[in-house]
Amino acid sequence: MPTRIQAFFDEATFTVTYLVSDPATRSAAVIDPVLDYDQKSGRTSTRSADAVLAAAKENGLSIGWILETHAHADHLSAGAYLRGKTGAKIVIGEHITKVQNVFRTIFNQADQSVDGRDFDRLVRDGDKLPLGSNDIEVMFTPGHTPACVSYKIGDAVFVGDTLFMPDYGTARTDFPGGDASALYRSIKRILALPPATRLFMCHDYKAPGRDTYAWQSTVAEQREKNVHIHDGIGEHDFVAMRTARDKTLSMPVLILPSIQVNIRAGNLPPPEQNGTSYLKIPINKL
Ligand SMILES: N[C@@H](CCC(=O)N[C@@H](CS)C(=O)NCC(=O)O)C(=O)O
Ligand SMILES: [Fe+2]
Repeated sequence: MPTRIQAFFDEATFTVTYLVSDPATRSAAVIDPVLDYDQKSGRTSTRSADAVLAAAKENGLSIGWILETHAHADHLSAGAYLRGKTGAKIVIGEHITKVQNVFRTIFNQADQSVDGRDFDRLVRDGDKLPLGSNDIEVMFTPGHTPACVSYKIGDAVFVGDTLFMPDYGTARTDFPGGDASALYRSIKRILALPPATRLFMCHDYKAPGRDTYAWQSTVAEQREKNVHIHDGIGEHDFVAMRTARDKTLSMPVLILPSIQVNIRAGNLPPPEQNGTSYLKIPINKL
């Protein structure tokens, strides 16, 4: 039986969270859950994650996996919160260790582990995780970060930050360990899948001339129309475009809080002796 896919869009960070389930067994996975965070007050909220939990409950689903496509730089992950609520295992690409290493230094967090142990399962290209009678297949798709993975379930691929909608293009590659050539090759692998393969984006920022959010496309549509990487564009031109565009982008609003929390699988840094967790702002580092 085909999997069911429910999307939850967080307009504050332009992130799409997915709840993917196998109707036969009611096994489910949550992809890229958001922990709401108000920068002005330093206050978190579980409103977005609770909406996913409510949908799972309504459909009698049991969430067994929390799949992160990468350590997000634009929103805090609700992975740890959802793990606490469901017992689900948090999955991320094995090269998260590289990201942890870089940011342990930037944030000078001696207690930050760099071996991935904050997560439950580190995955690599070709790994398979069960989802009822289906498999979740891991594709290693680096470029936006050195640890990015995509998850293929049946004819659907959750591409994380590789491709965006065809009229918007592709993800930036200027974060530590980002690599435009690697992103080009990762995207070409995704676009070598059968033309009817459905692709589900992790973000949508709309695009000039489009006034509604969208997050679903196909291999055929991306190959024909993606403004950055349609079939007529070679690696050299893509890398030149991506590098030039990246120079024009400012840092995501929530990059500093997000990274600190997300390399801990969505846990806040350990509370200080007064019981409060603090996030750091490294000055003149990024
Ligand atoms: N304005 C957004 C931008 C977030 C952002 O930089 N998103 C990344 C993915 S984490 C990206 O690839 N953006 C591509 C672009 O903005 O062109 C924010 O501040 O959160
Ligand atoms: Fe990202």
